[in-house]
Amino acid sequence: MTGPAGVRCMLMRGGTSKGAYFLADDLPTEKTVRDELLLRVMGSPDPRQIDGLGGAHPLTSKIAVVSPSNDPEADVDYLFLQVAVDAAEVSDRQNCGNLLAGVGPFAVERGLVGAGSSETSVRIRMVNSGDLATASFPTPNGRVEYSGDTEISGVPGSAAAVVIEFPPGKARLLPTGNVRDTVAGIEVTCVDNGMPTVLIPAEALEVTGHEDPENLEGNRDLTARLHDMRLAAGQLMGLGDVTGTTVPKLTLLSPPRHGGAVTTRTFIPARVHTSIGVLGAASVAAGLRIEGSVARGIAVLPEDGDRLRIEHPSGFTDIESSIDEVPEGGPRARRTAVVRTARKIFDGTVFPVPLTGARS
Ligand code: NQM
Repeated sequence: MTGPAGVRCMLMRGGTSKGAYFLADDLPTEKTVRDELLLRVMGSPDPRQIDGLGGAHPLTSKIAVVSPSNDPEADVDYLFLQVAVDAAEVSDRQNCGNLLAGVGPFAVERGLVGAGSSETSVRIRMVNSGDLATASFPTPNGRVEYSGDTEISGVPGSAAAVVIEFPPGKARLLPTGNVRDTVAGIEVTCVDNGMPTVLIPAEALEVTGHEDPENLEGNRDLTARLHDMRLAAGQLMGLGDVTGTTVPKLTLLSPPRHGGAVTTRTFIPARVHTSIGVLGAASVAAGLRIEGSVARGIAVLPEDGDRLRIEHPSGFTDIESSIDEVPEGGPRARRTAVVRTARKIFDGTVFPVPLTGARS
């Protein structure tokens, strides 16, 4: 804490998300006290988040908590927390590969990791999943450089590249043990390459999969069916009752329209993503490569190389993804890599003044 009422905080854009980054030491250790404070930081619950930093959308109501790691394979630990917009909920049940893009630069800014003279690589343990990632970004003269010429869909302008490499994660690529399952009468592929995701042919739900997010969110029949499918898939994937949680995500697949591998629309899970999550894209990419998945006949895979272009509502995400088809035990991820950018927006003190009066 920097003062009796203020907490040191950095607001950053990480990829196509935005969130408040904290050192774990600057936050209360007791979880309920911490979560109450984070609700006040973001201004939740309130659909406009008018009383806090949140941007009234799940993609801009996010928290990264960073600390030195005890894991010999990591420099820092990164805990991701999703703050609900219109409910008093803070959840650690999902990870976020977009906010991950800001973790390395934040760790250097806060002195947790020393900067190299031209580039720095930070090894990150993602606490939510227990998986590892390495983020590399420019640090000329030992300072983080945010400016650069890398463009990513969904973010205006260009910025310095943050290259993120993921070794194979702990989860099974096919969490149900099957390449295809039938949930609520629809054939799907449940996949987890960092983000539990249900792949669904858009056509099976009588949509094109090219609709814009608002159109899909407003389709009551569709959202009701997806709700039932998600609850059923959550059980099959070993996630238990997923009511009120943000995983699994649901990704509608349709043929590519702009030269990529596939078109996606991802429910996260009530709102539709304006692009696609990083780990969501990693899971889709792995799913496209699995022999016999529901993506076969929809996706167009490149003849060679690991790079896949995932099309989404605001453009595309390029992701390098390779899997091994292991005869016993099913397919396994071999390597996943993605390029993101990040931006330091402000560094200062946030005042999470306790809420008085009734919550509306
Ligand atoms: O899948 C949104 C995002 C995410 C998560 C979501 C993410 C990921 O775009 O790695 O980044 O799926 O809720 O920030």
